[in-house]
Amino acid sequence: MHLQAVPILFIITSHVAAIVPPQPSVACVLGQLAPALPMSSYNTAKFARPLSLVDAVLGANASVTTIHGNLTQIKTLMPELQLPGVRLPPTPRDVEIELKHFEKRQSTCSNPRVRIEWDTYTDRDKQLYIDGIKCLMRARPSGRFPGSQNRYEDIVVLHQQNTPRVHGNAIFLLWHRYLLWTFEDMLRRECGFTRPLPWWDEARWSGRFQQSSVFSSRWMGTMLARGNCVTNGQFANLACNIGPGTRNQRHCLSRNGDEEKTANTRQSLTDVCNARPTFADMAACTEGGAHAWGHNGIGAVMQDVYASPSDPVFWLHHAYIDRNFRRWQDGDRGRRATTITGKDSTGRDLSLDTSISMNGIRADVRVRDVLNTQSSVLCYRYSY
Ligand SMILES: [Cu+2]
Repeated sequence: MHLQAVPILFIITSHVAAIVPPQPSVACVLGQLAPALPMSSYNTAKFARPLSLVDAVLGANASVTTIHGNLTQIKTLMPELQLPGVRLPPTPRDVEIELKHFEKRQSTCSNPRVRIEWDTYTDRDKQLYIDGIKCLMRARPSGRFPGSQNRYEDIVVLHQQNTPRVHGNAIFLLWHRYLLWTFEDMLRRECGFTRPLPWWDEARWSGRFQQSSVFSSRWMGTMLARGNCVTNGQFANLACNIGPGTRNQRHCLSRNGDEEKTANTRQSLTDVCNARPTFADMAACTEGGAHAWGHNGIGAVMQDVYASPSDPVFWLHHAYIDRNFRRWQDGDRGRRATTITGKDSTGRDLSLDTSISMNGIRADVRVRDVLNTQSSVLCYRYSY
């Protein structure tokens, strides 16, 4: 695959131009600009409905999953979705091997990585993080994820393939926690990223996402693209080959920001969700709470559940959701990091041994391995 370098247009402001050297663009993976798709393209099947504050207070469950079932049933309902299982990845590593690979060879996590909030993440770290993402976008795909044109898109396909199984049910937070860890691990192992992962405190920016430097022309580009291609920032004119939904059609990174929706990432809604005592109830609330509102508020590519990781902002958003989950666990670590409630997509009760699969990018693990972020498989915490 030929990678054509196109200079990024920088909006020259006094504090920007001097510091950020022009980076080769990831815009034109095939040498020409990809089109913006109509917003209706992104109205793909939803698995959780957005909850208002009142809904959450009244105890509503966000799950609207209509696609329950095992792989065969999902395949029947969604014939165009390329699911794993037809050809399983060769020798997925099991958790014991994963433990052997645990970087620090710690039996317990004595030196956790601390994920840093975006505003206190240094400019240098921000750039290294974005460079790491671009590195994945320029790297060759593994060939094991249908439709993927680069290594970054492998993980987008991974998410797309698993969408019906990991949204709208209690595996949601656990699976995405391990997805984020997998993404971080790809940045580290494959692109030499050495810094902590950033997270973005969306409660502080609720109703005014666009005012955050996340959406500046220096970093991720505007949120207010009105459904058009994002043409500023470091992912200007990014070409996406996965999605929307279960199909794959080449398109640009677009956003359609709506601050009335982002307003619902406010702290009060998250507090209501995190006041729910059981994991399953908290998770259902969270999925339709800050999670849904962040996705829908940013809009367009982010609004499509399946391929939303095509927008690099996805990872900042999901780190925020994972951080809120961790804060809920901190309310009773003895119980909330060691037990589980809720059901999977087939209606079976989750157990500590329920498998969490990354389709071979990393080892399959079990629920018990990701409940605690400071244990032998995961080893991180949040700056606050
Ligand atoms: Cu997801």
